[in-house]
Amino acid sequence: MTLEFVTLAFDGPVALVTIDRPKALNALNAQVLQELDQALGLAAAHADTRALILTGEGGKAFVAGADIAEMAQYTPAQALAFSAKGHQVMARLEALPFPTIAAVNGFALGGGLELALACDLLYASEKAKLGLPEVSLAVIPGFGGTQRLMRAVGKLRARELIFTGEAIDAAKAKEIGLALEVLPHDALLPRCKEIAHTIATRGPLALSQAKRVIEAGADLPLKDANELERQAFALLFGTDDQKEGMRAFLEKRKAAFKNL
Ligand code: DAK
Repeated sequence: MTLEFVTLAFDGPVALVTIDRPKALNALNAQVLQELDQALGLAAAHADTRALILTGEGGKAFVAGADIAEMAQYTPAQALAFSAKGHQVMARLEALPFPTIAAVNGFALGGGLELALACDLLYASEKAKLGLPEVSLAVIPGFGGTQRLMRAVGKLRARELIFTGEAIDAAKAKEIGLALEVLPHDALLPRCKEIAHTIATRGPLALSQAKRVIEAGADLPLKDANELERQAFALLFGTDDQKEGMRAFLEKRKAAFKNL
């Protein structure tokens, strides 16, 4: 399958998905969203994938938002379809059974930041600028940004970013807990690959359960969230990988996990 605006590459267990529409700073139009959805589906269908990195092509932008030129023409019905597709992509990204990393290598604005927020981990280059400028277009974030940003940095900071529409730099993003690390531009992808390959050595079923429990537990009372954790913990004792992981430790060798 040939995609025009999204590339998918594998480096062993790590999938690299790149939004490749640099002339429009990788803005998300309906076609890009559709292709991103396809690429995520392909990465998930690849049995060996253990982690995924999402980034933008061109050195200037991760994703500069939803495509304003395309959105400006939308009828309400088209806006509804676009919104549905956007939510579908964010949900698919969030539900992938392995960890995902946003390598934010430039502008991550509007739908671009929303996309990064739907990833599990976020690393930024020194050139990154992150923001939700939708109110300057007289709309609000439409792909879950109000909710995911608030959950990531708290209500107060989310309000400031959403109400002013102003972008923050990578250092500020790290300070408020939106980015994990700020890297020199050229070091961003290598660092993300290093993290992804480290993750890929861990028990895949344990990663997928940890991801699921963190995500689902975040919106539950602690008592119920702890119950989710307890069940997932027990479930893992029915897997071959748990036996292999513990046996390998006792035998002082590296574990060979099989995702079973
Ligand atoms: N859409 C379309 N084209 C874009 C774009 C975008 N978001 N961002 C940049 N481009 C295009 C520019 O038009 C320009 O195209 P040409 O003129 O060369 O043809 C090219 O990319 C290069 O951009 P600039 O010339 O502007 O580059 P600069 O370095 O001067 O400025 C910039 C970079 C990122 C500061 C600037 O391009 C900018 O402000 N871009 C717009 C950023 C923005 O506002 N992003 C948020 C978009 S709103 C919803 C769902 C989702 C959303 C809303 C509703 N529903 C469910 C209903 C989400 C909304 C958004 O994401």
